[in-house]
Amino acid sequence: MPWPGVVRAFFDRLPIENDRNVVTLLEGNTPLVETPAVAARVGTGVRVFCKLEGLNPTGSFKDRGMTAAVSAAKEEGSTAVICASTGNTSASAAAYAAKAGMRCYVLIPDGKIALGKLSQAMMHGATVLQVEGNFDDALRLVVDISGTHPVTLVNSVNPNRIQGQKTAAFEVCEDLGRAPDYHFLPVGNAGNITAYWLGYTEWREEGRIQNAPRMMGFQAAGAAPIVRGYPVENPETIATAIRIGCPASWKSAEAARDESGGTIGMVSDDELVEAYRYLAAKEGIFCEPASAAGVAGLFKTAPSLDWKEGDTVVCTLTGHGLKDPDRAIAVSPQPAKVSAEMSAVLAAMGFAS
Ligand code: AN7
Repeated sequence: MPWPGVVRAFFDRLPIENDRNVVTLLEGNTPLVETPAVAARVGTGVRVFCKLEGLNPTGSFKDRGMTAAVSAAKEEGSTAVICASTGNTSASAAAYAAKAGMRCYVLIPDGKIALGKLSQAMMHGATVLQVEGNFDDALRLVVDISGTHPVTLVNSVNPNRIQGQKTAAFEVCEDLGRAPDYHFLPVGNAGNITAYWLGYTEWREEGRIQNAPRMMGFQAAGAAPIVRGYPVENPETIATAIRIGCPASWKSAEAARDESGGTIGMVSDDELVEAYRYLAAKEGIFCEPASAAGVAGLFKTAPSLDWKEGDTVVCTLTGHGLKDPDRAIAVSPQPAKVSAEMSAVLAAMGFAS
């Protein structure tokens, strides 16, 4: 049977009543790729897999939650959705709203979103408002607006988003035949770590897996409120996706950390960029900068973790590298300019005689 998208694949576990209301772009079923060059930096006998969420229809993990949230909105008879976003949520909301024939309003932080994401929201016909402020300001506004106007909020404070996103944990367990021992991922608004933990605990309670992984979430050091223990007024990081100073799912992220015996840590922009480039150069995997936070966190904490032979690690790579080509170009050696002559090209290739 062809893959039906996450709502239909896990229909009995998601809050959609009627199949007729499902709004899907056939998201989910993303590859879990073994990454030996990452594992080589971790420890002997440890296997590392990356879940490539950038291969979802709009290029990020947000599509899992968005199919659930927009389907539920349709079921309620809603005709418009709204979100605040650092980029990926807006791209996904705009696409699913377009598919559903709904209006979409997105509030994004002025200037600080990757161009690929902005282009998506614009192309899908959303009303895009650049707020003179950051994500946290935008989120406050959309929560208020959705409380008083006929628009459905599709940020992850909408529980249907978390429900949809938990399906990634189910897929990981199905692919591995068990749960991993550690799960590393970036943390921004903290919905995804909350959702994975919900998925793992659901399946553990049903006896489908015996153990749940330690949840290892990583924030950018300039936007690490959970690590620091207080909201960050002016979050800053090159990983614009996780430039968030007051995460909505703060408490549930801490619960995921504590119940799983995991950690929420932070990585510097330099550590994040190093992991971003390493994945691209050594594994052939191009993720967006924020996505590399989990792998950067793995590299950073690996020496201090108590590894056992056969330990299995999953890292979620949350978004595709093509979302933010400007950053990729900025951190890479620039192409050499050569004249259109064989000798010049060969010389530049290192084949000079
Ligand atoms: C690539 O799009 O918050 O901790 O508004 O785009 O669940 O928030 C994006 C977040 C990680 C953090 N990686 O996930 C938004 C937004 C990427 C992201 C995160 C985001 P959460």
